[in-house]
Amino acid sequence: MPDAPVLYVLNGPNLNLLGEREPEIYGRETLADVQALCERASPGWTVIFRQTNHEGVLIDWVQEAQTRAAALVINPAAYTHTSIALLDVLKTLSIPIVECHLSDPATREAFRRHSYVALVAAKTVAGHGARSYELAVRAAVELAQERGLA
Ligand code: CA2
Repeated sequence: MPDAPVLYVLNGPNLNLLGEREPEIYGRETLADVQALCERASPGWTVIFRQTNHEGVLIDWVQEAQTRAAALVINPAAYTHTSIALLDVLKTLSIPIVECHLSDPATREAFRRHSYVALVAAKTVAGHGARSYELAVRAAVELAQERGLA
């Protein structure tokens, strides 16, 4: 039996607080709930699901994804709007990248309207709460299959 294809789902700063604060913006699900949802949305795949509060760690994991994964779903949280370092590493990937947000940053404060990640993402899913992850995972699986990576 061939190995199951691998999907990386990476989460940026403060998303460890999911379900504890600001439920009116981010919903009531915890990050563990989101992980379970991602696993359910990608049967037959191995999901590597991680969260960090540190930009350099996120960059290390993106580099790792290139060597191990067939696709990447990323919610870089506030680094979406600030990190050229993250953009630079994402540009090096040959696997499909799907950008994912719980809220819709385009309808919030002006400083959230620009996304560096959108410049390299094959698709962006935003504004559906935890369901954004389900849609993003499905899109990432489909893109990897279309490109013959899984
Ligand atoms: O909507 C999203 O998923 C965001 O990526 C969330 C980021 C925000 O900076 C982006 O503009 C949009 C913030 C993540 C903070 O997560 C929290 C979760 C629960 C409680 C407090 C913060």
